[in-house]
Amino acid sequence: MKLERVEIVHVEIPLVTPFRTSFGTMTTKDTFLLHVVTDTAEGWSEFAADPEPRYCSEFVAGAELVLRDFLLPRIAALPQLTVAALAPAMVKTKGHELAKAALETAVLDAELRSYGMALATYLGAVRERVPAGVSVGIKDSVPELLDDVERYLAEGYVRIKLKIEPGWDVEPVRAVRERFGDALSLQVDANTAYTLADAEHLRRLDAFGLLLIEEPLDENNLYAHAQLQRRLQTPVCLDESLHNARDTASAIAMEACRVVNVKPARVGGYLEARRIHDVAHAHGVPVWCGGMLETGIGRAPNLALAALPGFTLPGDTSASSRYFAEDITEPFVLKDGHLPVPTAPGIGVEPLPDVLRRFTREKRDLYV
Ligand code: OSB
Ligand code: MG
Repeated sequence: MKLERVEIVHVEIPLVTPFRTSFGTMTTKDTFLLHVVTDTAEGWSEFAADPEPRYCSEFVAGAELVLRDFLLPRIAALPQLTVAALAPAMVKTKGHELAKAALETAVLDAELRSYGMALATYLGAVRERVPAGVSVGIKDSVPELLDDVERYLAEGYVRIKLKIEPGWDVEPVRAVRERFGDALSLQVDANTAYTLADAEHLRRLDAFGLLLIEEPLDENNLYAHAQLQRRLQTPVCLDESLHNARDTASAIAMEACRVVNVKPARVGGYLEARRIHDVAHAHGVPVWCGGMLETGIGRAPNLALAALPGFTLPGDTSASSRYFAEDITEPFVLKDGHLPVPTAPGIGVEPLPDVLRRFTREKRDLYV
């Protein structure tokens, strides 16, 4: 393929309800889409991070600069644009996995559309639908939390994840377990809010039969997570600390985690995400697909990935209605607790032009 044009479309979409985590509260999805035009096909992707670097070091305005000044010039210079050539061409720009993932995914979408192949087929998916979990934010009170969980269970979600932080952990977990019973698949996510000094406190969560505790300690501190895992029965799952397949291999070897959260954006894209899946699956370590409150443009390719054989736990791949009153693609709808894996070529969806126009704040060409 030959790169002809790359357009960046900044969007701002209201969330149906504020989403509070240990690192902040979000009320809108404020990010950008990339639209890549080549001589044979067009592709779309969504940047996964936020305007402020709170979940990870990347952020919307920084990613735009990195794309414009460093990543796009390198890939525009490629004699043949293929998705396989992208990561090697971008390797001299350190880090910036989420920006690289956005570019790689839009090119992947275009390339697969030029072959008429669905992403799920390309990645090696073995399922036509994937079970859906839901990530429930921190609330002002336990009764409010119980109402939310009850509503999600009534909608059919098959697994509940509670966001936790110091002061909002044992009590909400106990209340949810008591109210909904031992059969509920329940897990928690601390987004790095604790330290090893909290190990005895976190051990109290062992009483509630959790599937896992996600990223309890500092990002990238595999040693501390291994120390913590030795003191907990609850399996530790890493999110923020895993940036590539090599990190994942190290974390598994060190027993820093017993479960792996894969977010394609966090690891530089779907090619590396598949390698992480392969490494974890080969070790018998369960993998699941995380989320970043994506619109349909980011959700569609995550569903394709989540259909790989090693994704043995439900992901944070919830229906569009969990996030938005109106999605910018045809909405993903929950059916019997599952979401369908897209089957159309590429990522399988496109923005609805009218809706996209209404949610667009700004757009410009990053490359012509
Ligand atoms: O840590 O998994 C996380 C959302 C934004 C940033 C980080 C995380 C999350 C979620 C929600 O937990 C996942 C989703 O429903 O998309
Ligand atoms: Mg997480």
